[in-house]
Amino acid sequence: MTDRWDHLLLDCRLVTLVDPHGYEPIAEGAIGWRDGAITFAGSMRDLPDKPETLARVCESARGALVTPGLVDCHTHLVFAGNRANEFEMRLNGESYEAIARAGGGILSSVHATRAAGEDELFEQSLPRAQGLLRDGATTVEIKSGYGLDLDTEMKMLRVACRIGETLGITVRTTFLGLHALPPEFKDRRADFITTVCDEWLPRIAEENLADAVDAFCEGIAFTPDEVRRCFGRARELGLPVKLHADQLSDLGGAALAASFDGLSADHLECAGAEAVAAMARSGTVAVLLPGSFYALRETRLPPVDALREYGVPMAVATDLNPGTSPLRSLRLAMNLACTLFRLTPEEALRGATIHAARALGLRDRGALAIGRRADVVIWNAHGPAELAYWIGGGFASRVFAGGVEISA
Ligand code: DI6
Ligand code: FE
Repeated sequence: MTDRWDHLLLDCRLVTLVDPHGYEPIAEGAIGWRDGAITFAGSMRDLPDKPETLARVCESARGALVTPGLVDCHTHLVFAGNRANEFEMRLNGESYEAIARAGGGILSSVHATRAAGEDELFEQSLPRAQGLLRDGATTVEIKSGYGLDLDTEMKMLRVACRIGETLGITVRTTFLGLHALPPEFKDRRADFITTVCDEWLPRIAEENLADAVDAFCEGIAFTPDEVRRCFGRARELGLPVKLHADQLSDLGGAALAASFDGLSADHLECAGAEAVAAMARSGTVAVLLPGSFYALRETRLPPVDALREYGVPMAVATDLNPGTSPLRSLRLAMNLACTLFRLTPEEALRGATIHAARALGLRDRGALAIGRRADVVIWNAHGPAELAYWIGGGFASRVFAGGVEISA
């Protein structure tokens, strides 16, 4: 038979995240796929034929937990150097904002990233993506924003794509031009915005280097008006937007993202109920980033109850970056989201799969159902709550991306 499935996993504790089972594991589950897409996900009893006649490769998962591949929808994992020195400074009493205003912070990563050659930047960044993959991530978003000149921004985005190709995972790239004001534009803010809108964005769109556009809307970064100009241009060029919104102060960022039909508004610690209502209307996903909350020892919690009340999907991501979130496991982000933000383990798992996929505009993954991508993880675990429960440690035992087994 030529139309046999490529692969069939039997004896799974299968968490599909779609009705009717949702988060409840199917105890004697099976999942099959062909040409990278799922052909069966359900109970072994409901298989249409004998396993060996259905698929070329049949194997038992021996009762292990099987879930969709994790989706990390907010990272800045391409950068050179690190900022452990600032970690020490903060422990000696400096604040994140004071370090940023004194020319450290994002700009110190900009200096290092500009100085690194493309291969060197790739070599330094790849292990961070490998770490995410080892802990079950099959789709990773990667932002630019540590170049802040066109050449280095494009270098970062190319490195991000190369990481995806090298590891066999899906990488979605985001252009984050409005991350910090580069030194060349000191005291020339308006010129910088014009340059980003009129020169950089069109070039990046033309070269197909970005799937979306992001900005850092914050007292220490860019104003809502500046972000609006950039987002207007992005939409004209056909690129969807997302925003670092209301993390350290409430500048109305979440509502701004919603007004541009943003894919997501991320952080949200200072966002109010009105912003949440606007996100619900526009279908904008809330991306919760407990790693930076933890690292900066924030105390103000994102409006989780309001997000639940308005039915805004909550994603969970690492925000893997050298300044505020050197967090290298999405599973650990899930744990932090539960412990610090009081998400349930079910919300954390949906947040790191189906809702995160939606935050990237991807409807073909994040759940195990016929026709979706065969991004599948077999875990050294039995129940789905374990994924958020164990603090650290490697739990992904095998990872399939688009039906192909991959390893870091
Ligand atoms: N994401 C960001 O882009 C900023 N904070 C955050 O959560 C700054 C990252 C940095 O300091 O490098
Ligand atoms: Fe970020």
